[in-house]
Amino acid sequence: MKLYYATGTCSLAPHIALREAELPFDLVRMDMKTGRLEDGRAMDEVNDKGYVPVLELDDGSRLTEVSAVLQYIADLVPDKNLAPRPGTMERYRLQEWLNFIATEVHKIYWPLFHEGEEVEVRKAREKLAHSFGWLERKLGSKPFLMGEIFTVADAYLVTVLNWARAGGIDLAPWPGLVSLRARVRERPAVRDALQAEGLLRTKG
Ligand SMILES: N[C@@H](CCC(=O)N[C@@H](CS)C(=O)NCC(=O)O)C(=O)O
Repeated sequence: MKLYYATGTCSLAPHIALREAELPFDLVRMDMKTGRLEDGRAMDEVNDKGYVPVLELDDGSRLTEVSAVLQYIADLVPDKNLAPRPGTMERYRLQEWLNFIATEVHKIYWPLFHEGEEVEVRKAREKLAHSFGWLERKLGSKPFLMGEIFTVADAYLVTVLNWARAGGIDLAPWPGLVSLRARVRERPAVRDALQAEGLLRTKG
């Protein structure tokens, strides 16, 4: 398999999932500034939606959209429990989380990173604060979104929480999210993904 990604973006979530799954894969980087891949192709040639992530399967077919890619990876390795079994109520709960993160967090950042008007930026920060507050309440004292077990929803959540500082948002009012982020980032597979994308700060 091959994952088309761009450093630190939403493609980090499937990158983490692939490493948690311990599946073999190659990485192909897209430059966010130019929209070109490291092999010189334009991103549009791989995904005519023009964005990452794209998971290319060994038969050459391609899957896009974070939520779909995450579930696909999880279902390749059911014993890793990265997602509840398809068809169960718990699986719909996972989809509820994934959809919330995609639409009420991930996409809300848009004006913060695309030179939005001042009013759009302010409203985006307010909306994100509202979503973070709701997430914090739902998380309660659980270590992970689905309870005791890490799932691909946590991979997606930590990916979008990583953007908060660059978006001018201090996560301190939501200590549950701060500790979930720290807990997830300490997982060996997550550290490996962060390291591979050059996102781990070296101390000293
Ligand atoms: N709906 C898509 C959104 C993917 C997306 O927003 N990708 C961003 C990175 S987080 C991207 O590749 N943007 C390319 C660009 O803005 O040129 C999904 O869920 O996968």
